[in-house]
Amino acid sequence: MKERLLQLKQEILDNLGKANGLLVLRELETKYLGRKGELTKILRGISELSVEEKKHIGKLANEIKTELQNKFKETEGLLSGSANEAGFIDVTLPGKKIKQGHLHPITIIQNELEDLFLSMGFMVLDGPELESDYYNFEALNIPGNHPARDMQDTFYIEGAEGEEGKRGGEGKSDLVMRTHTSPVQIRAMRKYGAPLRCVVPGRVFRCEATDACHDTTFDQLEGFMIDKNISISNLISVLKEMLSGIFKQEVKIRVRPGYFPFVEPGLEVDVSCAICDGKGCPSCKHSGWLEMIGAGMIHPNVLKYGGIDSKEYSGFAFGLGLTRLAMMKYGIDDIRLFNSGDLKFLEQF
Ligand code: FA5
Repeated sequence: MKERLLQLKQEILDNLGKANGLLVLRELETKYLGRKGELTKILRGISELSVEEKKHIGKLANEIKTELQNKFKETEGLLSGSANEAGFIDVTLPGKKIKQGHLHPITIIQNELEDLFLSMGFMVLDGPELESDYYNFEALNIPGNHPARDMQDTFYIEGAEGEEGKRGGEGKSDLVMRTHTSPVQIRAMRKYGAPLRCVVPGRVFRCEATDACHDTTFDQLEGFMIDKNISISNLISVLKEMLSGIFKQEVKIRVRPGYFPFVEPGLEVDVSCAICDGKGCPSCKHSGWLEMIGAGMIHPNVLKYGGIDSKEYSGFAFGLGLTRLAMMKYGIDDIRLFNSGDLKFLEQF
């Protein structure tokens, strides 16, 4: 049996060497290694040998089988791809198309906004998504147990302690998933001082029910400018520049008073709903307007927390709902699609 095995191995290797196409290779594989193949038959016969013979022949047979299987794989690799059945390589055939990834729509619009603000002399900053209660609330003039905390409920990280000690009010730990990009205002003021011009794009988190225009995870872009004699007209002109830069056409906006503890006065900017053309639909809660930006003049207490003298400097700040802006720009009627991971949706961009 040993001789027969070695003979068969040589025969198979010879035939493999002559194989000039995948079809021939498949035939050889069936002939020798298939269910009724010649090598398989020999391997089955091993069970009838004596215990002593089984030890030697069994080991040899397995080694031969593994070696041949590898040889088949290797030959397949050589024959597949550019060579056809006759072994002819057609170098003019087009290559295999590699599927390319692409940018997420939020990243596209974020990049556009960054370019726009860089051209106006703003710095682009980043900040932590897991933020201390202190930066997210307290330094923004929202002390523990203040009712304004209810406006932005969040995910509290149990047992974690932030850099400024425990300040989250009773039963709350000191690290939170940031509810807005505004905490970076304080971080930037402390790091760079005044004058200052920054934008901060980033992901934020809220513990709230979702609908067509609300998600629990979405993106914002914070913007702020601190200098001598900054007024609300600077804010309005920067917002106008931003919206016309993104929409590349005049957009209908509405400005109304708004309350945020970290600005005084505060305002909200709504954009006419692009999904229904202002007529009213589920995406704008049937109002014809979509709340897009919270803004105002930075509160003197916030400047103080940031180490800036509010007698010398003033500033404006705004928080743009980046994901809502993407909804309006691309005509997406449900905000939840952006984080859905649905490739049919994403491949349109
Ligand atoms: C804030 O987050 C303030 N930090 C904005 C601000 C910054 C005000 C600086 C003043 C000065 P508000 O919660 O309104 O505010 O959110 C700002 C924008 O984020 C909204 O106008 C809206 O466009 C978007 N937004 C708010 N909640 C959601 C949500 N659940 N899903 C999607 N977008 C949201």
